[in-house]
Amino acid sequence: MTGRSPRSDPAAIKGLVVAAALARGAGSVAVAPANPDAGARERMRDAFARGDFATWGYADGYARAACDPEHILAGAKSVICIALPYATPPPRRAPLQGRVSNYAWSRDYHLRLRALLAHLAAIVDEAAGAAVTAIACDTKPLAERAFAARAGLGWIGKHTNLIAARDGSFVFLGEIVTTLELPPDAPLRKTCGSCSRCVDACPTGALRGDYTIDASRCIADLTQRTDAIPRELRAMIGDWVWGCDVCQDVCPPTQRAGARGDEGMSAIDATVAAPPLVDLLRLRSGEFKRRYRRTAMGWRGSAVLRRNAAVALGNALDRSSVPALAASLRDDPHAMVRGHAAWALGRIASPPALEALRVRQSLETDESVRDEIALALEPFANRTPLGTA
Ligand code: B12
Repeated sequence: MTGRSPRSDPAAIKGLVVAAALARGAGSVAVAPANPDAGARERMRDAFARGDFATWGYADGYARAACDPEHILAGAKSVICIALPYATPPPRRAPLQGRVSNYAWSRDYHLRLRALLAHLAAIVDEAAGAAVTAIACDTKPLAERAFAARAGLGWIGKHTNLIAARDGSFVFLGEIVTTLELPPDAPLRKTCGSCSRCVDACPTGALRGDYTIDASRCIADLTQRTDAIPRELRAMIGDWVWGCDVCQDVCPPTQRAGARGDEGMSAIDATVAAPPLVDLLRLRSGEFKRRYRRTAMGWRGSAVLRRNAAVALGNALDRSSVPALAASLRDDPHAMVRGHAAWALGRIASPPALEALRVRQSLETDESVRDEIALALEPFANRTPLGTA
């Protein structure tokens, strides 16, 4: 015993937090100074000026707030950054089952991470003898990846995710901002070097290779947006129905790290992790809530998932899905879903698929769906309906 209480010893408080975080599943913990990150702000401003985050409506005010932890806690001096590994083995998938990103197939990570952060913040407050913390994870304006990189938790890769030195990029980030001046850790001097596997593998060309992303092309963004997915990008989405892991799956340090998520990160069940697409296309609100309310897929509502199922079926080009798509085009209460079902039927273009489109053409009252039907039928406009000649 030194006789020194943690209250007067920032290094001891840091030690307590690190030990408690690791004991509860964190892969790494490190501390960054909380002064404004001018470099990150500059990068964000450039990104917004290029329109990289146009679908998110971010503006300079967001960059200013996100790069200055004062906006979360007045008098902030340190940011304790936590990386929580979540990679778990992918589920087995049969044909016509959709692909869901690893981050979304488990119990909603926000609940786990916020509980961990609250626990750690209580330890700091207790040791300091006062309320000296605020927690952040995802929803507050804080450049989480920038502060994690500054703390040396890892480096930001060309896929723009933070790659933790030991755990790869499949890590969630969370922070405890505090007015205590804790001993900071040093940033890693690391980059992706000449590796560009993520850039080459990205199905939509969202990654530029200079550590920037056009988020409006990212499949994670496309599958979460609440309006129509641009037609020219739909075929590139493949069988993803929520999020996308391609850039991380091919990332060498992430591959080397392997499956480092614990039991709590594994898939809730097979229907959530690899949903049968026809079943997903028929999903209505009650069943949606029952199935997805505990996951990070629950917040956008059921129509978005039905739309994504229609796109994935259009990409699967399997004629057995035509009756379900035709029923969706006829009956789905959401015009956006009917429109994407029309697109999928046009892609499959079997005689029954084209017939369903023609029948619906004269009955559909929503203009956007009528446009989708017309575009789907356009390549076949001058042809006798197949199978009827
Ligand atoms: C909006 C958002 C999205 C959007 C936009 C993505 C994006 N690239 O920003 C969408 C829906 C596309 C998305 C997708 C994903 N997301 Co997201 N997302 C967010 C959220 C809520 C805000 C991010 C934000 O402010 N973006 C605006 C840009 C301008 O800011 P930025 O991300 O901080 O990026 C800048 C800085 O990092 C800067 N930078 C600063 N300093 C430095 C220094 C160097 C050397 C370099 C190179 C760069 C750099 O570079 C960027 C400039 O463009 C964060 C949580 C948060 N509050 O940070 C989670 C978050 C970034 N997402 C996360 C995850 C897990 C994902 C997905 C993997 C989910 C999935 N599988 O589908 C994908 C990954 C897609 C990708 N390749 O980026 C994790 C990332 C964890 C990690 N290891 O990095 C976060 C941190 C959530 C969390 N708490 O864990 N996401």
